[in-house]
Amino acid sequence: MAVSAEDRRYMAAAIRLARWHEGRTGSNPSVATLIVREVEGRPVIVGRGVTAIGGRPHAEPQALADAGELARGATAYVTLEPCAHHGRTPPCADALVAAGVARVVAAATDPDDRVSGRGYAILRAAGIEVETGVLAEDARRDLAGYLMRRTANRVHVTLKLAVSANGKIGRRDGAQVPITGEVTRRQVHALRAQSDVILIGVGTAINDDPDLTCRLPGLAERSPVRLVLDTGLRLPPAARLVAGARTVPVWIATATAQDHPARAVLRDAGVEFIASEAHKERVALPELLEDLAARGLSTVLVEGGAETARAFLDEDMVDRIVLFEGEGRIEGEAVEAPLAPGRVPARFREAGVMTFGRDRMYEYERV
Ligand code: AOF
Ligand code: ZN
Repeated sequence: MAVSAEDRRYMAAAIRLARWHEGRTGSNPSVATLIVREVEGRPVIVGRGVTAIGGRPHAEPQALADAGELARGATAYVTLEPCAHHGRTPPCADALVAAGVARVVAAATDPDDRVSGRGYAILRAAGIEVETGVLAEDARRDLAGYLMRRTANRVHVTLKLAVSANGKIGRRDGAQVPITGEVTRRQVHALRAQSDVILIGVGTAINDDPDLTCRLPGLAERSPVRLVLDTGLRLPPAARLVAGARTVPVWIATATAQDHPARAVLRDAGVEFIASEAHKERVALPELLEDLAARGLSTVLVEGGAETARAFLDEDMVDRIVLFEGEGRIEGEAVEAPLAPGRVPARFREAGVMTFGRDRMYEYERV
């Protein structure tokens, strides 16, 4: 049987369901399963499951339990190839076989060495009809962090930037000027909640003294690791970030020696040091991104400032750009934005435009 419009509709619903636990499943991707069958002549969703918070159980056994006996002869829609390995849970492909599912429609193939086609092979060997690649591009966009970690051994990087209507990001004297409004602020907090790590340069940490937590109702427990890029270890121990280091983790990527005197003070406050063990000129971004992936993290949101944004762009370490443009202008001695709408490197393509209050949000993806 070929892939139908109905298949794509159920897959779209499964992809939406998978978003429920995005950013909350640890190193496991958040994926979803829908079990659909005909009941009294009409297709009905009889079971649904999304990877549990923390990463286990996987989506499939939950959806199958939900469907019970109705799973027999049904179609399962899975946003990621069902696993084939005995990890902390038995293989999901085996569970689908045991439940007597007749057909499996899948979006993305799992690049995990233990799966990667084996999940499909188990299903087919059991006589289950398998369709793959349905709405794969949509599913892959949501799984971008996981896929990047598995295929390139590094984290996926989103660069977030707010620019004024005349392409500036702030004043030269460092005085804070609002660029975007309240609706955008909430959207930024939602972006944070979807990320495993929020990264800023030490200049921004000193100048703005941000908190970088996620303060949205229901999402407060989803505050990601806060990471400061601080080559020379200039972060003041009195910074708000440091004060909250015992509640939400604060990591510093530094190129200073192990016995640098500032380390002890910050460490006592609960700050953790990552990246370079040896003394270097500066923190190497590719190594840093690999180090984060090796810790099971998948997504980083780079929040500024201009210098940090430029470093990531110059080293081609940005996968996605989220650019907010406010309606106001910053006149006088202003800092030029490294990017603005219409001023984005050719390797990025526009992936969407949305309006948040009075601000515009432009999204770009690396092609
Ligand atoms: C599925 N369904 O809902 C998810 C899957 O550490 P483990 O044993 O939980 O395995 C983690 C791997 O499971 C992960 O790398 C990915 O291949 C797969 N994720 N698979 O069948 C799910 N989240
Ligand atoms: Zn599984």
